[in-house]
Amino acid sequence: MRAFQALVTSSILVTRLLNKTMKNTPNQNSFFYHNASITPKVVQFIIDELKDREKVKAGTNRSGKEDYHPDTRKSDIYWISDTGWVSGMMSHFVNLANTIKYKYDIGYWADSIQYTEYNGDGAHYSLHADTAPSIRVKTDIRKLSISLCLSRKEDYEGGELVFPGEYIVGKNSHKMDIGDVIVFPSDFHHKVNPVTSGQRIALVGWYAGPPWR
Ligand SMILES: O=C(O)CCC(=O)C(=O)O
Repeated sequence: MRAFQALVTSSILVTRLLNKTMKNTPNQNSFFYHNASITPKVVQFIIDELKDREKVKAGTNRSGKEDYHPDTRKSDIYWISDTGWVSGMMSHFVNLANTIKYKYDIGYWADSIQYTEYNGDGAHYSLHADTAPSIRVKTDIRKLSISLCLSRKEDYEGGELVFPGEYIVGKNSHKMDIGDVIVFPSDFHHKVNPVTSGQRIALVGWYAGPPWR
């Protein structure tokens, strides 16, 4: 009898475990947040590499034309290769989030990685979603976005990454610290609050896969 009960209990546990790992839509309306994913030393190395590169004003698309609209988006950006070691390290966090949480059909960076500086003076990014076709394979789409913070939270005022959607479960405003990573579905609306002083730097990327079915 005991052996039978043990068998029933273990089969229930196995079923629960399988349901948990195989379900295709667990916690889709929340984020994958990883504190201090990379160390300040690695962050400093990346910043030292990139700080003197010439940045451009980040653009937004209005009526089919990409231009600088500081009322919508105010930041300076530099594009880094999606095949180098920084993008490789970031892929790790996207894949980890995808394995643990999202389980999307994704496979590669949709675009280069964006090094973004919010240099005080109200630098921000107003509410938007990241959904767009992949520039690598035009029939694919962006599915998961990642932001990796390269600044200490004491070094900037404002600059929270906010997800105001009513569908969001859990904390929806994130004051990110150095090395923190957040991965979220690219169709989530989000914004970066104005950085009123100091500097907030983030690495941002988008992972792509075939269109939803
Ligand atoms: O700076 C961030 O953390 C996110 C920026 C962002 O939303 C974007 O570039 O699409």
